[in-house]
Amino acid sequence: MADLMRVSFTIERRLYEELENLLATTQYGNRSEFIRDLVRERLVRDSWRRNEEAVGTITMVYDHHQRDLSGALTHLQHNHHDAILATTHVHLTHELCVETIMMRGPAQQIEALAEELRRHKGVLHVAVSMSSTGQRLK
Ligand code: NI
Repeated sequence: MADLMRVSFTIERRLYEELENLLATTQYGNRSEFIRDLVRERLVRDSWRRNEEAVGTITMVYDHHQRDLSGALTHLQHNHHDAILATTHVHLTHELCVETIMMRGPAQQIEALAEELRRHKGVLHVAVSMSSTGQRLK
């Protein structure tokens, strides 16, 4: 059982109303879980800013008919083999593929690979999902 604390804090009425509005649009059962997750989101973002060890997933959509592209994308991923945990490739259409690349390593390394992939002609979209090894989130 986690060591729970009960806290109270002061907040502007307007912000409180915004908080309640936000809560109403979510599936959260109570305010506590919602606020815990806001704190966790902030912790994850800050740890990325400090380039700590992170978990992240790159999602990339590309046109495999683009000349020499598939090989170049694989080559780039091999340059980061130390941080890549798994990849999944799905053939979306006759021309388009989507790949997810799950990584664990310094946040900047994950961002760097995303940027390198993005630079190639035929890569249509690259998104980075930031997450955490979870060490500081419990
Ligand atoms: Ni494919």
